[in-house]
Amino acid sequence: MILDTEQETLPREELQALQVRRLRATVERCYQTIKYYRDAMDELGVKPHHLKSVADVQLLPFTKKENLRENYPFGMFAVPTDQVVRIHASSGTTGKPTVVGYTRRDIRTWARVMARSLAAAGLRAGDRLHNAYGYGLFTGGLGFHYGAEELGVMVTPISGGQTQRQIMLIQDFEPTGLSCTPSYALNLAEAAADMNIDLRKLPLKVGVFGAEPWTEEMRYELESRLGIDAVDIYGLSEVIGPGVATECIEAKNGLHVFEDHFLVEAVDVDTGQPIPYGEPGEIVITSLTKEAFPVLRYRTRDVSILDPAPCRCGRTHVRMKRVTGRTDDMLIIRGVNVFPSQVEAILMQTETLTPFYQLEITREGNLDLLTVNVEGSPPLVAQGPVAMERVGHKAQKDIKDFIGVTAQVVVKRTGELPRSEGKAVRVVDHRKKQK
Ligand code: DLL
Repeated sequence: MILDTEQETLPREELQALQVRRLRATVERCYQTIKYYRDAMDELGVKPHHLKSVADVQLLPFTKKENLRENYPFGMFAVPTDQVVRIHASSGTTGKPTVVGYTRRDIRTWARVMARSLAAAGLRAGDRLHNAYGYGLFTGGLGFHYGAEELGVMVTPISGGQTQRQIMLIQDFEPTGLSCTPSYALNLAEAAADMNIDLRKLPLKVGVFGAEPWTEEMRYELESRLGIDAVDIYGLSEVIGPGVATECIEAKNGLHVFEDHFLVEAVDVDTGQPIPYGEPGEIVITSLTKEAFPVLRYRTRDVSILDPAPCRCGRTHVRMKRVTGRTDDMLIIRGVNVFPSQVEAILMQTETLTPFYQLEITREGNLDLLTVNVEGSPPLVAQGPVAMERVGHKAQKDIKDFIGVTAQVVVKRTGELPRSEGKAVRVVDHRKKQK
């Protein structure tokens, strides 16, 4: 279902005309109200009236995470704080978080793009959503919550954790939709199986999963364990939260970026130069309608490919391929670049291994060592250590053959690795501590 039919199916020319109008207004506001943007534009000699086409976005300065941090907490707001009705913050691993703000209209815009996302995923008014994204400073919980209400969906604001209780409520409330990170969905599936509850027999029909990288193999796993369609949703707090881009259930092949609200580019990670459609680049986003916290050319550090091909769902909005990971999550092991999600894809092709895995990096002398810890399936574990080791060696060879990286694969017993309640911790890096 296309919720905002007119906006989501605009012919490209009309869409671009709308984008230019909104872009100019956004840039004007940024220039007038946010010192960072005025200074950065003055330095490049760019004025708001220079923006005459969508491509002119390239005249604008980039915005990076550190620019937001330097203006902590409210220095990037374009409105006085008495017009801000909500803040969220992204959890910085070190130091201060990045704070983002919303006016009442921003909250409505966000609810609307989230309602669109849920509709694209196949949910309708009258459906029920079990929302296990975290509520709080993280945008996941409240983002889905407002979107579900906007669509007319009954939402259970369960947040993360208390997994067995969640299973009980899924049985009792009979939700048709599940929203959480893919790693938590897996956790729920495992807990249900342990409780002898077959989620496939319940009315659950769709999962809207995002906030962390996941693979086609994981989609297959979740769809078969839960008896659902699993749909990918993307977003980031700096831009709005979830609801920047979502897959449609018709194609499940790339995420439509809601381009009437977000102008998307792909650029070369090192040079910042534009990357043509169809080739991988860093996703850069300019908000077109936000009031409190507009962003110009925000460098997401997420790598993807933009695909303008028409989609069978009828939307004209460009699709981005699933995000394989953030540039800063990319590991460089003895000169080979590797994303944890690439390792996930390989592990999951081995039937006797489970999707519960974690990567560990250590240093021996000058050499980085990558250890892939993964739990074996119960039948494999029952066969004992020799069989487990054999499967580990095979996976090790596959990783070397397909990714080119040397890793040691250690097959663990069930329950030995931590279970995720939100964004999974895929990499434990011991190198810093060892120094
Ligand atoms: O994770 C917003 C969100 C909540 C998206 C719920 C989807 C569902 P942040 O905490 O600011 O916001 O983290 C944003 O998470 O830059 C990506 O690196 C990663 N990410 C988000 N969605 C996906 C996805 C939320 N579908 C960062 N696939 C982004 C891969 C994703 N990575």
